[in-house]
Amino acid sequence: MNPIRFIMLGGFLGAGKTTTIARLARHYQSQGQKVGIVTNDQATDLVDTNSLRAQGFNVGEVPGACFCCNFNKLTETVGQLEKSARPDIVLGEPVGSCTDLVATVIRPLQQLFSTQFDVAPYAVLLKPSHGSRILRGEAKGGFSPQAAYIFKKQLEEADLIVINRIDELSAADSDALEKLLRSQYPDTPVLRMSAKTGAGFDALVEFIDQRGRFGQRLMDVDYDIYAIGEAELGWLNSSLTVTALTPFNLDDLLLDIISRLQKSLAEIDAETAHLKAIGIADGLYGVANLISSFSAPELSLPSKGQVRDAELVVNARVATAPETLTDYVEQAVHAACQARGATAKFQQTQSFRPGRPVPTHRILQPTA
Ligand SMILES: Nc1nc2c(ncn2[C@@H]2O[C@H](COP(=O)(O)OP(=O)(O)OP(=O)(O)O)[C@@H](O)[C@H]2O)c(=O)[nH]1
Ligand SMILES: [Mg+2]
Repeated sequence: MNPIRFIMLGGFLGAGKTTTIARLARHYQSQGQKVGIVTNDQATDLVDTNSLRAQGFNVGEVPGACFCCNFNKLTETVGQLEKSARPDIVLGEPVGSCTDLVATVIRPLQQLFSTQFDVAPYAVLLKPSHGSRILRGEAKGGFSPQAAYIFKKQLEEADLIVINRIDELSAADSDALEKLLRSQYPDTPVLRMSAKTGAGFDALVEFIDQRGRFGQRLMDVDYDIYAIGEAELGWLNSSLTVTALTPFNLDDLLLDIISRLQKSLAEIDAETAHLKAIGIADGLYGVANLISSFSAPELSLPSKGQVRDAELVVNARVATAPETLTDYVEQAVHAACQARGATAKFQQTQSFRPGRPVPTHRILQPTA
């Protein structure tokens, strides 16, 4: 049997990984390839898993810890995907606050699982909103220096850096970002892309489809700084049911929840890395997002539906205490529901600060 082509796509929280993975999955499927996707998070109830499954993809989930710290679960999950239909390609999305993924995921797959996996070049998406501030070294880059350290380390280990969201950037802004990247990562190729419009996507595929010696970059990582950077972010995953006597507009509800959260978090000056909410009802699904405190909330996948009941999942990654996040999410959800005569019943909320990363494998020796 041919090894499965494993394509991991990195990048900070909200960089556009899931959007790009959905586009990659459609691309490879259109070429007749069978595609599986593995999502990953520190907890269960993922907007991304729900959204990718709603889009019809075969998705396995590694919850509870990042791929690097839960490596065996990654290979196990690919094994589960194989049970329904053996994929030719598996697309993997690591947690957006993770780094050192070449040493802890790519090289272990290359060196310990070389008969099962053929590992693709590792592309990392750059999120311009926080990225330009962090690369310029602005004092208030949005996050602490330790979180900025993670952001930069993610770029340092990439085989390819992809400036995403160019549909929102002027040519001058894209040029300035690329110049910053070329001066700070002079040996790394840089591409410009919009996962939303598809501009630059073919060049990404062309890069990823290469065979050769990738995952070669040697990188020091200070795990003390890394752990502090990860712990700066409050993490919350909630699942809930919304019911109403009369139909309400699902997209408006999702946007209202995200907008209310943005407003309350602004009052305490808590920077958002990514807020996302999915609503699922009667075969419909909609997703709303916010990728920084200084962006506008958006409906990334509209359901265009009027519904009376919906299952919601809310994920929040914000530089604030998890308890605050829990309170604010509950308040935003209840207020948004009340405004349309609906009620919300929370099933489960997990909120915490991610713990220190302890990788299963860490291979510093590049693959021969
Ligand atoms: N305008 C624009 N929006 C984009 C682009 N790519 C992604 N987005 C939007 O950015 C938001 C975040 O995208 P995701 O794909 O969920 O980001 P992610 O990297 O998977 O985020 P996490 O899973 O939280 O780390 C969504 O609202 C997307 O619709 C792009 O190229 N242009
Ligand atoms: Mg994602």
